[in-house]
Amino acid sequence: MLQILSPEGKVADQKQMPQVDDATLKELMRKMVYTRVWDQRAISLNRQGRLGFYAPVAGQEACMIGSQSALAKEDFILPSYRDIPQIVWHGLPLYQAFLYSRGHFHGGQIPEDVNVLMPQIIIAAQITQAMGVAMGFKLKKEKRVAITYIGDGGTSQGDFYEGLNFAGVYKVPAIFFVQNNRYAISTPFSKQTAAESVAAKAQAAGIKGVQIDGMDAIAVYETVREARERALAGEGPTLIEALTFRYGPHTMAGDDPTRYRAQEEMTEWEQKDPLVRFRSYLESKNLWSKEEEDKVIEQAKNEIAEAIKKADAQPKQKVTDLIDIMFEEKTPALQEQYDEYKQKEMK
Ligand SMILES: Cc1ncc(C[n+]2csc(CCOP(=O)(O)OP(=O)(O)O)c2C)c(N)n1
Repeated sequence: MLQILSPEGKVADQKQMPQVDDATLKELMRKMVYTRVWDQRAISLNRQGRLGFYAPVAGQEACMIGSQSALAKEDFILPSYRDIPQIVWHGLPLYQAFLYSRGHFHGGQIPEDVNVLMPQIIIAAQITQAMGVAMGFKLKKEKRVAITYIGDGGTSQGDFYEGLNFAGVYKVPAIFFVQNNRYAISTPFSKQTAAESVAAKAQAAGIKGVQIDGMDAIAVYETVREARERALAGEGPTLIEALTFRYGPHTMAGDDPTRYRAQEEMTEWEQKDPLVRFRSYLESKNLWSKEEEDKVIEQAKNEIAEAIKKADAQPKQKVTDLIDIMFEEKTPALQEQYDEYKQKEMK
């Protein structure tokens, strides 16, 4: 397992420390702090009934922010339902992420210059799709990569193997990023596979597999940066298994982790926290301070409040909107229903 920063925030082996400039390091921290504030806010908004579907991210910030930060704007992200931070940091406006959570169609109207898809709910479908997107880049000789994210549970799904296999055969510029957060809802990793690791599964597809400390933002950043270089050099895809933990429930829709996880496990993982670790490292280099962090928290709170206001101001979704967006031409039966709804909506 690659680890560059120890849980105490020390560089374990100076030879492994990549050349990352100070501005990039600070930006990594800023985004992680911001994302944790947003996660807390999203959880309370959900509890107040002001947000819809939400899958908490705390604990996984190093995976999400470290990986997205190693990409170029032209690279393409195919997220799963938990990977909202990556697509927002890649350019999707926050208010649209909130609208997506509420099931509003405008949440999924991705701006032209933002290279992301909306989150995949069907477990592992994004793996074959990412393979296809990467194949497209290869055929068009475009210098960009596709990255997709999946959980440990998703690696048991057929699409996972199919996508990896095809990606290996055609050496497509793809990165498959597994956030192994130890649980698939309540199913522990020990019940997920008898394989030694998820990274080992790369071997069967003939692609590179690496296991990294997913609580270490620098290890994540550097691994994705390298995987991207390899992909662009035509050396094929990489499967990255990042060992991490989600502190919260699976989603806000009624999961109670205390029914399947012991408090000791939670405590153990909190000691590896990605923010605590990275903060200690940056402070030791005089690159971070409480004042700076407070400023980020303040900015995050203000921008989140603005984004919610903007989401609230969006016109309510109508049934006829959905039909208009989905169908270029309406069948006679659909037209009849459409007219009926149009009448109701005008009242
Ligand atoms: C094909 C399919 N089967 C089942 C589900 C229901 N489901 C939603 S999330 C989930 C668990 C996924 O766990 P994991 O892949 O470890 O990801 P995590 O949520 O922990 O990030 C399941 C079974 C689904 N969405 N799609």
